Amino acid sequence: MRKAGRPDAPPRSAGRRCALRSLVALPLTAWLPPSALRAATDDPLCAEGPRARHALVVPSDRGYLGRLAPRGAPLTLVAGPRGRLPAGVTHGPLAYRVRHGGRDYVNPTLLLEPGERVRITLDNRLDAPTIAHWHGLAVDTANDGNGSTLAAPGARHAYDFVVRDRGALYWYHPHPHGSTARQTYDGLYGLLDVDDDDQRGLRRALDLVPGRTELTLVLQDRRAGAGYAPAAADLTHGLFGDDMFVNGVACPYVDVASRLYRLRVLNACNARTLRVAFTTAAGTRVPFTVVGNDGGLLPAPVTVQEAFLAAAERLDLLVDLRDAPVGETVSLASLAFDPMHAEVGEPAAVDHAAMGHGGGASADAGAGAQAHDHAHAAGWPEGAPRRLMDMRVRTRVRYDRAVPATLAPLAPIDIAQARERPFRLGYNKGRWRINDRVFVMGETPVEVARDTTEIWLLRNYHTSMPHAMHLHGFHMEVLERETSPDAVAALAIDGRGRVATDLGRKDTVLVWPGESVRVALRFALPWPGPQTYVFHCHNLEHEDGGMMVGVRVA
Ligand SMILES: [Cu+2]
Repeated sequence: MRKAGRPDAPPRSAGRRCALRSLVALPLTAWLPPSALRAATDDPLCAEGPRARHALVVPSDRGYLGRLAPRGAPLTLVAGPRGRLPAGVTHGPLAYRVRHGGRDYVNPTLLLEPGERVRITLDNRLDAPTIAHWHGLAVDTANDGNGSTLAAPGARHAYDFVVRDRGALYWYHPHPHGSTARQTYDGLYGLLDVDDDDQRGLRRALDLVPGRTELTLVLQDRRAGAGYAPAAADLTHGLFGDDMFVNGVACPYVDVASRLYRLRVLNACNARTLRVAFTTAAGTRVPFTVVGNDGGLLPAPVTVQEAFLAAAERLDLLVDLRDAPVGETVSLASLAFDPMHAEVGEPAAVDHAAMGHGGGASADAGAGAQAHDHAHAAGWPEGAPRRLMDMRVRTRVRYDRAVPATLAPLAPIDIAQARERPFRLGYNKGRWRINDRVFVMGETPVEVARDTTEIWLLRNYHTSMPHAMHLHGFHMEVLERETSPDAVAALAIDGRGRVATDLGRKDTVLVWPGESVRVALRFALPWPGPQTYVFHCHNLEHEDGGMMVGVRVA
């Protein structure tokens, strides 16, 4: 394990910075020396007080989140108790453990390449059934891990597939219906880093080195206490933690030089959407450049001030610190936003235990029985601002690389012959629903002809919540957003209402209340015979509650 930065460096006093900030108001448009007094009109991050006590854990070639390149060799992924963790790391009670090449890994980052054969045996040492899903990879049903087949406690499940996807940051997590939220929250997740020529080209162009100037960040919010214990309200709204952990560390710091950095971020939260931005210690916003998302690199970079990042989405970005003075701290943060949680009624009406969900409610579920108690929001409500990670500029270096004008060739999906298929997202009778239905294992209400193209119209009721809609097996091209909330419309980068993170390809698309989003899908299948997948909300409490639909492609 290599830790970036010096853990002994004392944190600066946030309280003093905040006091100084209130003295003087200046335009917040340019870098200023750190001694300058500047005001932040709203600097909610001050409320956090001094943090960033621990260095970011940077995955090495072993251990926690360690980078493992199987290169076609078989792996055994043991799902069970997590074992020992590095100092400063907070993690759930469970983990995927791998022993490979004489090294031990915990939730390894699997390094893969297009065309590579992947052979993984899942060894279930949990006391409950499980299955692993390769989120974002286009595989056949037998290898998708969508929950239709499970590994019983003590049993194994074998995967054998070929990587057919573009270079991108994908991930893996459990997908046993009804227990996905519990097992993921309890610590079962890992990154899949698929590398290709476009990715290597970007690294060459910008002199990026993984683990040094290119950092993968897994974000998970957690509550105090070891395991998954949702209150009734959490099952309706989703479970929101009190603290954010970046690679297992609460608000870590990383010491950096005055140059460009690439951050590849996975939102592995059960339910929380983030409004990602960068701010200086004085509250000045620092723009960043979106270069990729769930499906790999965008055709071209887009520079923005902020971007929403919903559960399961990935954000691949560049932050340019070449003009930052030594001594400056630039924080990755989530800014304040309206999470648009409609008051959807009586949480106690959702009886997950009666629905056969292994997740179940905790003993204190009764405490959430009041309809609008927002027990889920006690510690850190969704939409409340939070500093997530500090980048402390410690060294001045010369850096003169320019971000390439194009990143990766990516033709639009040809929609000339596409049929349109509507989906309605909403809440009724205590359950989140897709087209007024809740999920039934084995049923496939969505039937698609293979080798056809469809446009899916995803409409979310005004009285709903944001839903991060994820389709297994295929990637979506976002065509347009209509009637978006103001906070989303303000981020549109084209006449079709799309935001920067909509470009390229997506496996998870956030649909806000009142919004209509059109996505194009090409249902090409290289495998014979019908294949079945699922389309679901990636708010894991919504998913486990049945906000999912079977999709059969034949
Ligand atoms: Cu949802």
